[in-house]
Amino acid sequence: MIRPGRQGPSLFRYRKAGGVVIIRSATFLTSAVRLDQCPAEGNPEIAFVGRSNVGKSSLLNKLLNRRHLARISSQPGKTQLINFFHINEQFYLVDLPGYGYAKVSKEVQATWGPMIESYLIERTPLALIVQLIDIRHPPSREDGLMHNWLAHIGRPCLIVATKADKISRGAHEKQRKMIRTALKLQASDRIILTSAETGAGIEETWDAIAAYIS
Ligand SMILES: Nc1nc2c(ncn2[C@@H]2O[C@H](COP(=O)(O)OP(=O)(O)OP(=O)(O)O)[C@@H](O)[C@H]2O)c(=O)[nH]1
Ligand SMILES: [Mg+2]
Repeated sequence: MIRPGRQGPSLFRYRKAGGVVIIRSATFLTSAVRLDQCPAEGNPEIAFVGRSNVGKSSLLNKLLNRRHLARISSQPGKTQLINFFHINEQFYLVDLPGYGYAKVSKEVQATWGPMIESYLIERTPLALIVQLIDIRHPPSREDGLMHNWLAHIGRPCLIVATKADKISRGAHEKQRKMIRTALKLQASDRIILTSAETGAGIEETWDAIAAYIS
């Protein structure tokens, strides 16, 4: 549980099973393209990975109840750096560039891969990777590769389906199953359905994240 401190009123709070997650402060701290540009180690980090345009920056904003903290665009390829958001001065949410977007230049693609890869492999404070999958479509080949690779490097991974508002409620379970099958998830692996539009699944996501930041 994130405990309330003495730094003034909370920006936002989420009830969760074991208590409450209280967001007292959320600030953009820095961007990095290399590991040595990341913040000093100390606080745990939760990183968001997924295809370009899947809704990583949008979900991060919704989790923090802020509309414009992370930059969002309908054009894929908006986030191009590793962006660190410091929460309560206790932990970081880390917004990563998306993969699978062919239209960025070869040069940019050539730097993104190694940049994200070395962050995900080597970064010691990285506590949890949230992998985002668009609920409307079967996971792409790259989604599958990323998922297997995260398991291979031994990083804890939480699957979050995005844009749940874009399909009917009646289709939710079918799509959840489809993602589960495509990524070959274990029965015990959880898939959280979210919408950055309606706020669906946001409390549940905090609930899942909370164990990694206390
Ligand atoms: N309806 C709906 N639209 C969403 C949702 N999440 C994101 N979007 C839209 O999807 C587009 C991409 O969102 P971003 O948050 O910028 O996606 P991203 O994964 O950060 O993309 P990159 O930075 O390019 O990797 C934007 O137009 C968002 O408004 C959602 O839950 N519901
Ligand atoms: Mg983004």
